[in-house]
Amino acid sequence: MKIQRISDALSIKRTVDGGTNEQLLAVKAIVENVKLDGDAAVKRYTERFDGVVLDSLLVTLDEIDEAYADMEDEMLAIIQEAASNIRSYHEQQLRPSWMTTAENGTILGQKVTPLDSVGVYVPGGTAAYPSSVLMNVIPAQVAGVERIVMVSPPGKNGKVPAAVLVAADMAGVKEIYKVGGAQAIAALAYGTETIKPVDKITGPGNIYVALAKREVYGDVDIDMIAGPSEIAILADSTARANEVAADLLSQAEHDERACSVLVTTCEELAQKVLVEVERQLVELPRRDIAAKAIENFGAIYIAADLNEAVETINQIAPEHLEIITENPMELLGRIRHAGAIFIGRYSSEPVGDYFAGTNHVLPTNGTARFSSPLSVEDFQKKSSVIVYSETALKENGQKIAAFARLEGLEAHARAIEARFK
Ligand code: HSO
Ligand code: ZN
Repeated sequence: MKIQRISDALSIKRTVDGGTNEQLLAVKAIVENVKLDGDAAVKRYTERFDGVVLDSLLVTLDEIDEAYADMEDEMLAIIQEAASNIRSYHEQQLRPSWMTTAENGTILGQKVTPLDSVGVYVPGGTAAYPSSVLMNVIPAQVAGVERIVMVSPPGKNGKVPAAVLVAADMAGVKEIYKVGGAQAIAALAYGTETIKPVDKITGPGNIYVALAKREVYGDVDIDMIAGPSEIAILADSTARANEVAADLLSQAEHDERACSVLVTTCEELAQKVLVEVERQLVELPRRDIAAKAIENFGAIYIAADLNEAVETINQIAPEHLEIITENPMELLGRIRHAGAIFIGRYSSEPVGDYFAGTNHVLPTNGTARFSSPLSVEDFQKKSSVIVYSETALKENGQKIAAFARLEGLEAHARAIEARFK
């Protein structure tokens, strides 16, 4: 990480991983084999990649009970409270179906329908986040999705982590399978003897999961393909260096390719943050990951003024933006591209990762230019509704028929005219 003036900075670094051709071919083969062989293929891949032989893929009620027993009561209450905050926030996103009526009897509207079924992928290993279970499942539930399936790879002991199972159960998931990787995505998309297919697959995963989601897209819907976490902090001289550094490191610890950037109008703050990051880094349990992220994708930019700082943020279009300035609310209106905007020194990024209620599945890699946080809308679709009255068709029938004939579509025109014969 080094300090640069924006005017001297050549470009803002981005982290993309499109996968290799070998990885893509491997994923295509897995998807084909799961299509052909169903459960048998899924179990073969689970043995090969997760190192466990499973009789049954389904997580049983006994396993859920065991998971609860493994958790501290205090932790259960915290997860419960977070879930309830997430539910309340997402309930605000619900928009009803609507209709408008015109004087001639025309009724036009939009009917909102939840998806029938959704599959939520939860990664294994150190990226098995119970918070992400809540962030994917709860909006689907609020949308009214009837069947929500969760899949997650089993560890060497054949189990899914207790916290992940508990979060799923608290959110109300009734169907959980021990399967991960591209084989899980293929099973969700095309179905096996055990796993009935779903209409949409959401949730983060490694490169194989991401490639598999791309592969099945079109046969089913998918959410965004999330890249490594990013944080940009816009700060002036009122910000405290230790807090800014801590927040930069909070995202750096996610991934070696995570991106942490400070944009500041205050050179003194920049110097202090640089020192603080190094000081705090060595004390972190995940310092190896965070250090690589900071070294390769960390940056501090000095802006001539707040205008230039805001412009730079809009160019970066970060997943998370923190504004720690004297009057942060004044800048909000000028921020055009950011997944989530955290305002003021007490709105530290992890507030949103875990607890406030907003969704932590956010656009990365500059895609905040054109996309939004995961929301209730991602689990609904709309149908247009048209009711034309006799009066309305009489009034407009000839115009419609004329438009059809302009396109050389005589049958269209006659369909309209058939009403008036
Ligand atoms: N900050 C991550 C989400 C997360 N953080 C999960 C902690 N757990 C999304 O960018
Ligand atoms: Zn995070």
